[in-house]
Amino acid sequence: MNIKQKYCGWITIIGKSNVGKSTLLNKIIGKKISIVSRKKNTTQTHITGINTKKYYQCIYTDTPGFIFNKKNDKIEYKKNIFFNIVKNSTLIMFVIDQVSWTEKDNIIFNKIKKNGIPVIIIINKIDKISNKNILLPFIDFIKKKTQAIEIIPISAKKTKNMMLLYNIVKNYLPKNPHVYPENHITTNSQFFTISEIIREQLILFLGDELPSIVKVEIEYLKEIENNQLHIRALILVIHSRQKKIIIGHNGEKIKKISIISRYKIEKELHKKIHLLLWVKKDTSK
Ligand code: GDP
Ligand code: K
Ligand code: MG
Repeated sequence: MNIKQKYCGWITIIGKSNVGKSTLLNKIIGKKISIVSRKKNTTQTHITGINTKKYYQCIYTDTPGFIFNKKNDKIEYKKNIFFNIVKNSTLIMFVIDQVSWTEKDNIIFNKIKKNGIPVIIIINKIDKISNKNILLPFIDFIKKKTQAIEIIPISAKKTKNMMLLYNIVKNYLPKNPHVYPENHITTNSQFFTISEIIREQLILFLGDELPSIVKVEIEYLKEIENNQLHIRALILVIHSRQKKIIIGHNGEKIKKISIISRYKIEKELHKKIHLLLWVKKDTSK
């Protein structure tokens, strides 16, 4: 008998807002499954990305950035859910932005370390560091400060050191059967994929006029003949003035958002899409 041993593990990507967590996940998976933007709170829920290469399966979770309570500097965001995910991880990727290590990073790092799960620190955006001489002393500094097992400088955006990172991650995967078929890249549903594409266009189109807390819900999704999909999506806003902004003068803005969203969904699902977008005040708040 010659059955090859398989390896599988859960890797959670954490760090402050805008350090490049979602960019990193998309790069690893080779496809955009998590929204990237320069705005905080872009990632609102946990996004799973699965990467299977031969005998190795990595199941990654991208998390929203931490939000700190301004008064007492404690981590705010859905603590219980977050620490549950952390606890059930095989490995944590702790991402930071270039050579910046703040007290906040220290607080989070020490909290995570208590769980006894291996943490690797990823120094992202090294393409932005013009003076490369500062990198090695910084790595030394972090090593002393955290006793981290691995510290890896990368650029998720420019695909620098991504193979190196993968080879290190592989070493931490325990012997386990694979959980997902080889061609699965996310556990998020089609509904979720569609609503995230729309939400991304909203974030892009509305610039700073709109906080990234807008919600998108798929109200109706029906497959009809000839590979066509009818979708009705609801954009939920908190204030009436946000509704006005999204709709725009003579409905021009929502029209543009709808056209591009439809194009992106078609590209993603390889189907002809009919898309209807509605803007509504969220009455559940
Ligand atoms: P997240 O909030 O941690 O998920 O961060 P995002 O992935 O949304 O990225 C935040 C911003 O940083 C975006 O504008 C990205 O394009 C940018 N970014 C991410 N990784 C890199 C990188 O390696 N180099 C550079 N220059 N920018 C990056
Ligand atoms: K972001
Ligand atoms: Mg993100």
